[in-house]
Amino acid sequence: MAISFNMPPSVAFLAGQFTADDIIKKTTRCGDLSGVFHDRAAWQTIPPDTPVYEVEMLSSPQGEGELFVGTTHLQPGRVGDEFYMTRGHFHQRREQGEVYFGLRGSGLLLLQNEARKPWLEKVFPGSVHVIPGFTAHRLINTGSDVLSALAVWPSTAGHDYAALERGFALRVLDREGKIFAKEVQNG
Ligand code: M6P
Ligand code: ZN
Repeated sequence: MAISFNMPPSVAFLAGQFTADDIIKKTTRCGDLSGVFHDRAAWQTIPPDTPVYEVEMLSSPQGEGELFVGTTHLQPGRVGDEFYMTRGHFHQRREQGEVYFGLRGSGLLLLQNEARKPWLEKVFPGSVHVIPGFTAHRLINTGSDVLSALAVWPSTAGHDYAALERGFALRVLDREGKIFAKEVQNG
């Protein structure tokens, strides 16, 4: 039998870009993030079509035991004094975790359990983040370059955004050039 040496998809680790036959891309724009940033007036001054982050994903089989692989590219920027961030989510299948790998740029991973206890991990090229089950997660770009992070998660995990209607219990703000994390009651 002739054994073939198959070419798998690849990722350029410095930029987080995939090379593969089938890549799915989704851009999230400022206008899509209504209610996410605390300064609504500042959010309204930004053109709604301004890209905030792009996710590129490999097209993978779906089902129990299958994995999704994707890279999030989060632009640098602020809405008022708050750094650009992803919407953030719990998994619909709460028990399912995820792994993020920092590829470029610098920022924070905001994590929060179901009791609303938040914590932060620094994201940098080479950082590895094991996100446990039952834990919401959001990327925040505190740097001046694009923040890219590779993610691997179960294809059955799903996204539960509604459970974060009150928002996360921490906001990460730019206070005169310093990164400042502030605890809040209602996001
Ligand atoms: C990562 C993964 C995806 C997620 C994306 C954007 O690539 O965690 O599952 O969709 O980030 O994050 P969000 O869904 O919170 O906008
Ligand atoms: Zn997730």
